[in-house]
Amino acid sequence: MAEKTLSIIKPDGVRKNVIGDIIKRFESNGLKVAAMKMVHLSRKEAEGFYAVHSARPFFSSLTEFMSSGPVVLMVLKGEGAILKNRELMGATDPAKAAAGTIRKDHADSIEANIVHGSDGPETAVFEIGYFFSGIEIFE
Ligand code: IDP
Ligand code: MG
Repeated sequence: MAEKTLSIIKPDGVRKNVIGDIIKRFESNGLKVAAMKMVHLSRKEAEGFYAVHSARPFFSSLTEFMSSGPVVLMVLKGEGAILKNRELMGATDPAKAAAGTIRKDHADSIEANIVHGSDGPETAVFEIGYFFSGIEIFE
């Protein structure tokens, strides 16, 4: 059965006009868009999504950034989708990201790093459920 993961094109990715480039990379690498919407997160919604990072020093800045403009939320589906998406994204810090990854090619900083991707099966279930209901995800 195809695995699912949550992808977010962050406000910097939308501002840089690279939505299409990013989705192209997913579709060219065996991932299918199973759900998608564009939203402008409130500060509270961003805080709820990143609650796991609430004790980190960058939490306030991160949630301000994530609510600074619209984002594209997607459920990606495919074999090994969680890891595949993480590979395509590259390392959190674009300076350390491998050549050819989304973050290496587009990100400006460790905070403004263009995309989010779930980091494991349990995180994926929480993150998909945070933004999408069952009838919004296409099998
Ligand atoms: P990930 O997005 O690669 O999974 P996480 O460690 O889960 O990275 O961090 C979540 C997000 O928090 C990152 O994508 C980035 O936007 C931001 N972030 C992570 N580390 C730092 C930091 O040291 N300074 C500022 N922002 C950070
Ligand atoms: Mg993470």
